[in-house]
Amino acid sequence: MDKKVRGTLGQVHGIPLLECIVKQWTKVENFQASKEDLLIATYPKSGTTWLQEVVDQILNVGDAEKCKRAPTHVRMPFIEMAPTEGVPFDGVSILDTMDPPRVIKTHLPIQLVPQSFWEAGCKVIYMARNPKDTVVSYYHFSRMSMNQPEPGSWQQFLEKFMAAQLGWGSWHDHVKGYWRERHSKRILYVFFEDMKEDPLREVKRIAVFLERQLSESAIDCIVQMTKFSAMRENPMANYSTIPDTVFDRTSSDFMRKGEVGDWKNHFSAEEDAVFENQYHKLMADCPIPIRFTI
Ligand code: PPS
Repeated sequence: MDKKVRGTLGQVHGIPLLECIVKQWTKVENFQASKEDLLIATYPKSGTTWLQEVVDQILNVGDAEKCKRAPTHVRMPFIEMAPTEGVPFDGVSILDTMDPPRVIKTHLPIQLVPQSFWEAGCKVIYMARNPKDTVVSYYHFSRMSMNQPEPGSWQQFLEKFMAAQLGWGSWHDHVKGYWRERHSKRILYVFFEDMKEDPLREVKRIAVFLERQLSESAIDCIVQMTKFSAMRENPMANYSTIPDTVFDRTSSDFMRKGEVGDWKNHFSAEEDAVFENQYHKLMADCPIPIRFTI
């Protein structure tokens, strides 16, 4: 495999983002959302793809074939993403060719979400995942995705996460930003750990938010089709259409483990203590019921 040039980071309003996103920021900022559009917002590696699949299945009443009409990033574009070798078109350009209602993915912190989403009163589903599993997943993803900057060692990567120096910035500010606005805006707040613990309950909750009445059998079907094992085998939901030159699958899989608590295999006791200390300090002003195990 040719050695690929890695992505680099720049900044937008103090938030680190991939340089390619920074370059076309005006286009993202000026995106015109419609009232019927749905925004799926997450910090990177928090279960976005899983939530996207659940939403598409709900909107298509569990019709597996309809949900295999195209890969995730074509069905539900990543608004801020710029063209790369693997996906040679930017999120906004794909969205401009689609008619509302559109399902749109973003990792942007709430203050960077294009204003038109709020002006139009769009619904948003936010998914949070505990930061220890998130940083582990982000580390492995950065090893495999050439679009990401070189991750360095696990220890270096963890330090950057804690210093809010990774792409999309501070995890703590991200989860707090959407949490604080969840009642004043139309935001459904979902937890990765809750989805793992009781997917049936969470899929029903999301369906209610989307105002879709589904039969028990359709809901059961959606739970089965969005299990980690099913999505891992589904080429339209597992990012296998991204070329190996962009996703180096010899380093890690995109659908890696999908578990709660894998952080225990990565954090040393010392790293955990430092992390916990910072976590409690930064989250003291906004207690969100994040669970590190289930
Ligand atoms: S991205 O690149 O930021 O959009 O990645 P994202 O989809 O947010 O997160 C990827 C992690 O989610 C896991 N995943 C799942 N877990 C459980 N069930 C299902 N169905 C599922 N689908 C994706 C995926 O494996 C990544 O987590 P890790 O811990 O690395 O396995």
